[in-house]
Amino acid sequence: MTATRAMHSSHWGAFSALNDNGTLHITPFSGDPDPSPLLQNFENVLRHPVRLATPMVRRGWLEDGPGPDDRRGADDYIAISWEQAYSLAAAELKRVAGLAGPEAVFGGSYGWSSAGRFHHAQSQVHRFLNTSIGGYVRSVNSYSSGAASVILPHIVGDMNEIARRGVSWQEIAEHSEVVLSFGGLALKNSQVASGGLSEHTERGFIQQAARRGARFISVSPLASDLPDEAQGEWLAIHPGTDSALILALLQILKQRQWSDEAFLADYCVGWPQLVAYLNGEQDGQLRDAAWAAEICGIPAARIEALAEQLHGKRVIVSVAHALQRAQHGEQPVWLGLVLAAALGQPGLPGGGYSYALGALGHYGKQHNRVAFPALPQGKNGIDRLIPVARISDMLLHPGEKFRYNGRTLTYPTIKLAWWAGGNPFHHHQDLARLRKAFATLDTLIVHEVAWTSTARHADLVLPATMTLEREDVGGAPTDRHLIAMQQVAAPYGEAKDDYSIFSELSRRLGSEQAFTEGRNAREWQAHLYQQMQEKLQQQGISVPDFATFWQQGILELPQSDDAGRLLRHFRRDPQQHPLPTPSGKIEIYSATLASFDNADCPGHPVWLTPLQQPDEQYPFYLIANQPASRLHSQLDFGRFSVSQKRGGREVCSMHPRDAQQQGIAEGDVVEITNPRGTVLASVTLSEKVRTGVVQLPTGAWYDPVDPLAEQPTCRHGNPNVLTLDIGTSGLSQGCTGQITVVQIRRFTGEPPAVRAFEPPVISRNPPQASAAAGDVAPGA
Ligand code: PGD
Repeated sequence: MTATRAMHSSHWGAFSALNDNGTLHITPFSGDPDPSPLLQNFENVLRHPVRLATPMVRRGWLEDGPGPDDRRGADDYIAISWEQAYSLAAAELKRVAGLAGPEAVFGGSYGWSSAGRFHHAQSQVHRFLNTSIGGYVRSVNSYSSGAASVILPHIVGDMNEIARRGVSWQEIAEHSEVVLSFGGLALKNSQVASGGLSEHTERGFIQQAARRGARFISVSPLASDLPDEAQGEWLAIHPGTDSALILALLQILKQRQWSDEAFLADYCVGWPQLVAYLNGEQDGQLRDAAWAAEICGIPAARIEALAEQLHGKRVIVSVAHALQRAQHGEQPVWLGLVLAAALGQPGLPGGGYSYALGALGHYGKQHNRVAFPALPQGKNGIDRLIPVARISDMLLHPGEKFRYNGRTLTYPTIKLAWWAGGNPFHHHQDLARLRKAFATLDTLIVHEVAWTSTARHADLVLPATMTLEREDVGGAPTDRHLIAMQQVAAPYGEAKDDYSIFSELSRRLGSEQAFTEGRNAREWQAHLYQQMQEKLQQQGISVPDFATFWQQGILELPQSDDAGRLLRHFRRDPQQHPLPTPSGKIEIYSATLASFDNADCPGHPVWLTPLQQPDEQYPFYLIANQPASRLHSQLDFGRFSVSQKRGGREVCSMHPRDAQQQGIAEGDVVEITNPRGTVLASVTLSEKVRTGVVQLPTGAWYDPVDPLAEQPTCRHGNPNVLTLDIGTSGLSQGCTGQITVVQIRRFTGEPPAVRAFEPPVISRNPPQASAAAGDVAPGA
């Protein structure tokens, strides 16, 4: 392609790009006050050797035919033509659906893929399966907020109202006196928003609030969770113990008569039941500061002082996503709300509860008057689901019963899984177990941009274009800029976009019209744009037509001032604007949750000791948090991500005192182990990490020395080798990947070279090399 500058967008920012013969020159959108360094990850990736250039078939699957296979993850691949790939994929889908119906096809396809709203990979998979075979087994909720999204509707309202439409940053900057954040407000997290984020404003708002005198208090095992601009205080807590701390704060507020009893009586139900628990009326255990200090490692006097800091102030309480990605993760989400209520704050300007403030660039923002429409997914003809993080349980235990949100459901028997735009070997826990789970399938089909570990477990790998290689529209409901994502580069090798792949497969399956409705990609984008345009017109707002928008590259959309509306209206008039809970009020005691009879999530919030506790053998907590150098595992081979590694390995951090005791020095390669496996990483020492804690971000591509080992060693640094694969509770069954317990030692000897960005062994000669194109058949 000739060098022309094109407008584009990503989950981490809008930009323009100049393609200089495969090397990209990126210029952040001029209206972005604080562009993300993640944009640099685009610069070197277009023609990276780890990209997928042609369709691939796994040798064992081709030679032996579909069926459970323990070689997945360790097999080699054979490059095939698109004609062959299409005929294999279409025939296999037909075979499985014919044999067992859509109930045997898992189409959850969880993942973030890229910012464009039309080429949204998950929607493409769902639409394809709905229109071709009538449905699929789906997954619900997300790895981000599995526990919160299930519990919040029972106790206050829909998560989007509490997080996306929660108290705005603007209000916080202008009104809050104390910003109490459990899990911090790290800017590495708010630099990202699904669908795009043209203006990164969090740093500016934090600065504004701090300059006005707002006091930021971050409760976290990591000081880095609070930006320097906040000039705040750090309370270094033991991971996973925030519920005990909040219970003690509530006990102090009550005991000192600082709790807002009028608010609790008028706007809440269940405070007396919780007070009985705080006082230990049933079990004799007073939940006071001394009790909590033992659990959370913060001195009792500091807990008392924290209660004093909150008393009589305009306080906003926020609980980060991270806290609920742990066993019993529902409890801190619930207790953060109760603390805000006990302080009488919900619904006041800059006060109350804001779930996951700063966890994504969507939160605490205004909403567009009209959102850019999503690609319609069609109708799923079957009603079979799993909570998203229960995939290994489903594949390993078909027919077994499980609890979810008050229901008892049964795991289906899955033969085929179809994945586009996600990387389960990044996002799931206990990767050795996940490998075994994928080994049970007849067939795994994956569309990928590059050879991720998920692609290396697939039977058919279909090379997808990356966002820069196609046109789309980028837009999030909280971003006032709609971006024309213009094509920056020609597709790599023979890569095709997911829509083209599914269109051709639909043609072969006889469902082309239902899938495409006769539109090509550009026509779909214009069609979706027109729907938005018409809705705006109904509100008397006119915007240019699609062609003009496309030429301009960017469109500013009108927004509404709806932040914090749910609790603001409720506070003003609880009769007229009841909350969407059974009582219409904030539920400190929930009769519904009590009736579900889950011992791990009873009728009021409680402290429950987690299964995983440091001990002599595994004395450290491991925090597997979000990375600062990439989004999840995306573009881990990109320039910025690679620049933050050492010797090609991911960097973990620990306190210098712990390191000294373990005989570890700055820059050493360390091995982090527990019963599930071992991870190698480079270590950096920092006093900003609590003692007893090791921090290793997620997202380094899984790179096992022996992929088939029972307890694998990842030489690159993927913490999900070590995390435990259990649900948060019988209520929501959310992801618990944030915390586990480990041992850490200096690695002795020559550490193995990292191979994550080298493609697997590929042969260009299918066994039936003489067969005409398309004749290749599995097990033939
Ligand atoms: P990504 O790395 O974003 O991770 O899990 P998710 O699966 O979303 O994967 C997206 C993939 O899509 C990438 O491999 C990319 O190459 C590919 N891709 C991009 N564009 C396209 C496209 O157009 N078409 C196709 N076919 N592919 C494309 C994220 C998940 O991980 C999340 S949201 C969270 S919050 C979790 N967090 C944690 C955690 O805190 N701790 C642990 N231990 N584990 C976690 N896992 C979770």
